[in-house]
Amino acid sequence: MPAGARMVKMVIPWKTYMPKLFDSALEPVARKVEAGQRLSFDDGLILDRTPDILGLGRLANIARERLNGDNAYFINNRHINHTNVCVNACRFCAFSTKAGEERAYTMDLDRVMEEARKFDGEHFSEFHIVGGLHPTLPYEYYVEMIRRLHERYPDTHLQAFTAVEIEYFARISGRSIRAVLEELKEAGLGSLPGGGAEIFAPRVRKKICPEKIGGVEWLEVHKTAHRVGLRSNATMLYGHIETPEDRVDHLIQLRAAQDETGGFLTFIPLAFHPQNTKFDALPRTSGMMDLRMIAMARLMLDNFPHIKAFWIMIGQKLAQLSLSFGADDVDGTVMEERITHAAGATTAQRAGRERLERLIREAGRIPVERDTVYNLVGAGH
Ligand code: V47
Ligand code: SF4
Repeated sequence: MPAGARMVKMVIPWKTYMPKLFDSALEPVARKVEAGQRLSFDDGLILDRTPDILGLGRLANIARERLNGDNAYFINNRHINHTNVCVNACRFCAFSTKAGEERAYTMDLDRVMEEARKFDGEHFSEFHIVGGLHPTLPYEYYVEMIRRLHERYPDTHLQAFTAVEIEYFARISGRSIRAVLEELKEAGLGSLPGGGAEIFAPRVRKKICPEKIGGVEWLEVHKTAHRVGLRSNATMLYGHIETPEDRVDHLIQLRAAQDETGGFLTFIPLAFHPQNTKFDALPRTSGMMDLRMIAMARLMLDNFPHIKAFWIMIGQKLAQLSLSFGADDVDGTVMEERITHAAGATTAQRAGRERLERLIREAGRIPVERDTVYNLVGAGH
């Protein structure tokens, strides 16, 4: 500062320099959030459209801290994708291919066990297993996979097969969905991951994944899983051709299903990655959109215990910020992820425990290592 200059303390009314950051439309929603009341479809649209991202984040943070305090969960997990061969051809999927293509791979059961053995000696509590809908693998392959993994790793939780895969297993085996779930559970299945939900609106589903089961069937598989004693997760794929109404409708359908069974643990918004897909002309989702989906989910899904910011999808930096926008979980250490990386994700494939703990602590939260069903493995300090 030049000699003789005086420090002038200026007080600027905040509205004059942040005019777009105050949205009076949020006020009635804020009153409901503060009173712990359920939000309506129209409230959801206000959240989806507000330019006031900080106001939205503040509201989501109220709900987040009410449910989870300062805890921010992570898991030490390992992903296994047993095949990328799929009878479906979802337009947003860069992972799958057809048998005979150069990229095609299918692991026989010995190869699956070998894949799992790669991680022997490391500390982890979950295998996350999903794959394509293979045209010729028999139903017994999947039951046997779970049985062998469970036998070899009895203390490792097996979170395996999306609702889409479960429905496919029922079709190829001629069994009911309930029978498939019971048999897999008996073999050692611990829970279902949340994939395959995409966007429930039939108009959108027809365009992005025409061969896939509908939203009603997806929800039915999860509700049946809950009824046979399996917990599960839910997802929503956003940032493609869906509208704000489709997103709010998706969340409200999940909330209604959770009212019925109470079996969902976590909701994970999945940011669409367009590279190498039929929608590669679309832009990647913005940071604003990613934070908005986390916050909106936390506020609309008042009966879901947890909201996960999957750092593989949105990056570690945004996942860290999202811990102040409604998220209380950053997923896991992962080690190898194929689905998003096939679609152009530039995030790392792995994150060490120390790295996840540091990013959580820097966000002012308490890192808590959990297992799949949120039992504590070791609280951070
Ligand atoms: O169902 C496919 C999505 C899902 C793309 O339950 C894509 O804890 C973005 O569901 N861009 C599989 N997303 C992954 C999944 C998941 C991931 C992490 C944790 C959990 C959990 C579940 O990935 C698919 C689909 O919705 N997906 N292609 C893409 N191009
Ligand atoms: Fe197959 Fe799943 Fe990819 Fe659709 S999203 S093509 S069902 S692997």
